[in-house]
Amino acid sequence: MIVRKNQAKLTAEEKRAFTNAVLELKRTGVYDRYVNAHNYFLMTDSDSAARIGHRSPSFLPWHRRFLLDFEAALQKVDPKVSIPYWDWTVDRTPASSLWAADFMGGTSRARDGQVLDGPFAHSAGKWAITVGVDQRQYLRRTLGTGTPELPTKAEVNAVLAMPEYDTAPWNSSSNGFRNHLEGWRGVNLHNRVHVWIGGHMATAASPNDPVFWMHHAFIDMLWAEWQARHPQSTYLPATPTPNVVDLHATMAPWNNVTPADMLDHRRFYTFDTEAAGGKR
Ligand code: CU1
Ligand code: CU1
Repeated sequence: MIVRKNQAKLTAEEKRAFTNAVLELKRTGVYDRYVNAHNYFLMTDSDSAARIGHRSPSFLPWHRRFLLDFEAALQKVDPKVSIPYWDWTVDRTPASSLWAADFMGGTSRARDGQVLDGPFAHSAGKWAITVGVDQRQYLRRTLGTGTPELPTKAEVNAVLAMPEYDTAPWNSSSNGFRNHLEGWRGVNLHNRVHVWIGGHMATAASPNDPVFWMHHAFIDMLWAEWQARHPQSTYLPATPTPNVVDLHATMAPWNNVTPADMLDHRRFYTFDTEAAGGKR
């Protein structure tokens, strides 16, 4: 069984295994297929008939499946690797070990936002952006510039307390847990983290920055935590709804996966906080 671990607790060897597997997927072209897929599904969000990955109830099951596919690709390279999660309520400054040169790298220069250290610096020779928003090939970040503060534990708890998964009109104006977690309303959790990192993470081609996976692994974990806190609540809408992925509707690009299939993460992995079989 796959165990997803807190990135702050990875050993030096686990960090190296993760970044090496990511670099290998980049080298073989597999990585950019994921960047392309995400880019496509974000770009189609403006078309209300095609809302699947974002601004809709399926935001959470769509990304759960997207991460599972990527994790399977990583494991073909190295079976020991899983996607770590980044708890940004705890590791919340550019000085966190996450951004050190032995993991994501962090330092970027103000002039152009180019990341200058770590395995994903363009100058290291293994990370060229090909599915980008412009022709520049170097990974960009502007940590803590687009917005000064990452979300706090108190803000996360306020969103986890919301009993309803989602509400009509099932989009970025909806009330409920999903839209507050995604960040279009209220304190803004998920979207704000993209903006805090800046650079590629603030674009539709956000998976160009490998921290994307760790951010979404934590968003995914918060969904699981919400489910545990609200055992009576379920994915909504539960019945067919125009232009919205209901509980039993299939999601593109897979077309054989429904939100119902994605509800129980324990079918696929556990988190290190629950690995002992106990409750979180
Ligand atoms: Cu996304
Ligand atoms: Cu995201």
